Amino acid sequence: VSPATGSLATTRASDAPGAPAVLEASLALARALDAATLDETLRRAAAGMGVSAFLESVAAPLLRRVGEEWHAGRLTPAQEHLVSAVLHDIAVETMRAFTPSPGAPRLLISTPAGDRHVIGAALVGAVAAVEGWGVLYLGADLPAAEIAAAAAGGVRLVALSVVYVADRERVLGELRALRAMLPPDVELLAGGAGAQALARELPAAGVQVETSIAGLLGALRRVAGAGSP
Ligand code: B12
Repeated sequence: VSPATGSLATTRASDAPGAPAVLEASLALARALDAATLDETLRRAAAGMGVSAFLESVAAPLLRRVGEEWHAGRLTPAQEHLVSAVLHDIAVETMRAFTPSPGAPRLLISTPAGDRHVIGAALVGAVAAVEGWGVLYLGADLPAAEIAAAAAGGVRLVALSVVYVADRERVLGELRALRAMLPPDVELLAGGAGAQALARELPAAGVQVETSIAGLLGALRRVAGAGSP
């Protein structure tokens, strides 16, 4: 047991730690660069609370805290990269653990050109996989034309995680171009802190904005329901 987590690693399911305890333990483990215990702590939390709750109450707040600590110089880039890598692994493995049934609706998830923040996209992919969707996860930083071409093979919903908005017009341009290239019956959904910052402009461009997991689940169920016989 790592000194950073105390008794957390030996906790039984009946007294599983809540999200705030997991968050604090994860920060301490990141500081100690204890990759194995960090991985185990976050995996147990994801399995115990379910992927949607894990994303909303552990992964996203942890990443925001990591960002604040990193910005303030209290966390090194190596410590930040460790948290990012572990969360990304958990999300991708969750996605791969589910085989969609034949005829399951398909989701494409990526981030727009210029945005290298991939973890939100991977976590959204994991939520969709648990919901029974086939997920085409294309990583980060993809130009609109590439996304549109990849969506041509029967994708019902294109979702983009928008985290970094350095140039509003550039991001809006990418999303408008993508909307114009996608068939009208393919929905385009954007989420993440950057999408929230563009929430006034995006609906007029035909892009739906959902920044909560409840909103994501609602959109997945609505689109899946609309396509079923
Ligand atoms: C990890 C990280 C990195 C890593 C990314 C590693 C990786 N493989 O992804 C690295 C080191 C590469 C990086 C680089 C940079 N980063 Co950075 N990074 C972060 C950090 C700490 C976490 C990002 C993240 O994953 N957030 C978690 C997301 C998932 O949370 P969220 O956006 O709130 O999303 C929630 C919901 O909206 C929903 N959601 C997310 N996506 C979607 C999608 C859909 C469809 C739906 C429905 C919902 C949904 O899920 C979450 C659940 O609540 C943030 C801090 C922060 N506050 O986020 C900074 C941050 C995003 N980075 C920032 C900056 C400035 C940079 C750099 C410019 C730094 C530099 N000088 O080089 C570069 C830019 C790189 C680029 N071109 O993209 C700034 C951005 C500010 C801005 N103007 O937007 C932040 C906010 C840090 C800060 N406070 O300054 N970064």
